[in-house]
Amino acid sequence: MLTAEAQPRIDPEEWTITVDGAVERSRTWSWREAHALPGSTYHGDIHCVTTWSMLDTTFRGVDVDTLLGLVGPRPDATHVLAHSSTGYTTNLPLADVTGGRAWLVWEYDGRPLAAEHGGPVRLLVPHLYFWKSAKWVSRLELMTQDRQGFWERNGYHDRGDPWLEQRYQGDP
Ligand SMILES: Nc1nc2c(c(=O)[nH]1)N[C@H]1C(S)=C(S)[C@@H](COP(=O)(O)O)O[C@H]1N2
Ligand SMILES: [Mo]
Repeated sequence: MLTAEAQPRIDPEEWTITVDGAVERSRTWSWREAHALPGSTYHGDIHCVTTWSMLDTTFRGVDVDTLLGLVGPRPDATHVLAHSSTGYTTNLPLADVTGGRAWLVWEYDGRPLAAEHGGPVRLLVPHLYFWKSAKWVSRLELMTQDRQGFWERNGYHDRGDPWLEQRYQGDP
């Protein structure tokens, strides 16, 4: 439970998500437009790097595949940098946010996602350590090579698979 910046207050009416970079056509969705997309639910566990886990969580939102299907990743796209409106960033292999394994979520256990936990909307990538799940997400930037985000520049792993215990740069 580590937050690098002060908690912002983001009015859902003001919130937007942009998917751009190495894509055929960049797009921005408003709160209303994002909710009009086919919804998707994640049910399962999440893992923090400091060893705590949260079991049996339910998050609701839209899966990243749906957004990517509408922007069309370019063939040379390999990585994603997730940006928060606060300036927080985290990098991920594109393969880790496709295949039904990553979501933008606005509901947690049936309630609107609390601002403290990244509301109105955060990224959720439950199969990787939780620092990859950017709170207050505002942009997914597709990239043709890896570029480190906030914690990664400060020593955290570029991928962060909890089963491989990829906590720090240099871990397998
Ligand atoms: N914007 C932003 N997102 C972030 C972070 C952060 O500092 N800023 N911390 C990450 C880390 S290290 C963790 S463990 C989780 C914490 O999420 P929680 O506050 O909902 O428990 O958010 C991740 N997403
Ligand atoms: Mo964390």
